[in-house]
Amino acid sequence: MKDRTEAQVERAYQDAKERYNAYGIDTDEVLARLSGVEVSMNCWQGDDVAGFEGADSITGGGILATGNYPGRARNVTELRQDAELAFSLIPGKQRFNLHAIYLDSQNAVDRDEIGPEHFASWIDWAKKLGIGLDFNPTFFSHEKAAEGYTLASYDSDIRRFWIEHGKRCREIAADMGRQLGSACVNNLWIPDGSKDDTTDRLRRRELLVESLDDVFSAKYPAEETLDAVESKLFGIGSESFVAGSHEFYLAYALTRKLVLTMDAGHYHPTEGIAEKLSALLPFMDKVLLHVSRPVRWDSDHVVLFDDATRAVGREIIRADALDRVVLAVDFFDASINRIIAWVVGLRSTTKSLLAAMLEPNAMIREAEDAGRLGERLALLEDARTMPISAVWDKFCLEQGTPLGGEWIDAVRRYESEVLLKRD
Ligand code: RNT
Ligand code: ZN
Repeated sequence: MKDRTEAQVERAYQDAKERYNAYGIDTDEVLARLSGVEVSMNCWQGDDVAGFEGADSITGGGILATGNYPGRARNVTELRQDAELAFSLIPGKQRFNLHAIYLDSQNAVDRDEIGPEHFASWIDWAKKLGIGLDFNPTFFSHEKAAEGYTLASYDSDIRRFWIEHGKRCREIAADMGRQLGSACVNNLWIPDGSKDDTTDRLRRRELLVESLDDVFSAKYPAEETLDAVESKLFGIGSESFVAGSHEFYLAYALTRKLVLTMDAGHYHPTEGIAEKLSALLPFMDKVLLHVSRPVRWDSDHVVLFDDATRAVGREIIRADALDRVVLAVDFFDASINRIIAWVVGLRSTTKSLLAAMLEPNAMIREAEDAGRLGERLALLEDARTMPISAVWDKFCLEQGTPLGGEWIDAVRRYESEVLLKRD
């Protein structure tokens, strides 16, 4: 698709800059600020959450990647190659978010045997790219998770197995953070729950507390790794009960001083996560977001620049909390080109932050403090039709990232030259 020339982008930007300036916003400063924000890109969109243990799709765990678009990455090399293309098409700074099943090993290694050595090549790759890594233990797609319970299982052998996995993943995360000089966020999510009503919720949750306390018993420096826990309301096959619910992890994270993860798709259908941020930040140091897009039963559609995502951006910026909200995306769509999924999801997340930075926040605050609430409304309304896209294009240009349609062409070329040649 033919796009604007550099000169056209510059012209539009100069015009936008003046318009924003009238509202007290320095767009150059905004772009400098935006360029420092990191968003963690989820490796699992690249291969439908299959991993490299030999599976070709997720099994169990209440999550499901639907679709059979060609070109799924089948090994470490392909996943890295695809991710590199995506990174080149997304402005700003990214990290890469790995799951334990993405280990790089010639031999079969069970989850309770993995160690930093199985991720050494990922660290080398991240060093080469100059990016940080994040991590997740994998408590699904495994015979020991087939009953639907892991850390909250009644079977002590099963619990022990998963506790060991959790511990090893923390060690791996700490190693990544240490070697890369950037704290690796290790996010723990377990699928434990039941399809139908269970009468024994309390015992499950007490077991979960006990297991988690064991997993988190070793201490690691915050410069190396941060531990986060992610709640969920329901999954496929765990419609009636999920042990790690929002209240459970809220209480757990607060009492154990961990990071709480909020996934946009893990609440009731009309319940947004944006407003929860300001309710949590007075009580906890950091919150991790899984920016996602829930659609009916699915919590993992590709993120868009929609009202829900923009509300998240606004809440972060208005609370001046960029250093306390860790941003990661979480989606997996196997029905479309997977690189397009990555690029759209990360560009829209970044764009939502930009849009929030471009609201006349200082003027709005002033009007609000003075009780001129009509003016507050008027300023917010004006902001909606300001030329965000001119500033976004300038950001892409500065970052050496293709504009609008250009990046789609780059993916199309890669699809015919590389992806369609994979069987
Ligand atoms: C599942 C959670 C979890 C996963 C990934 C693959 O409902 O959102 O974050 O999506 O770990
Ligand atoms: Zn998630």
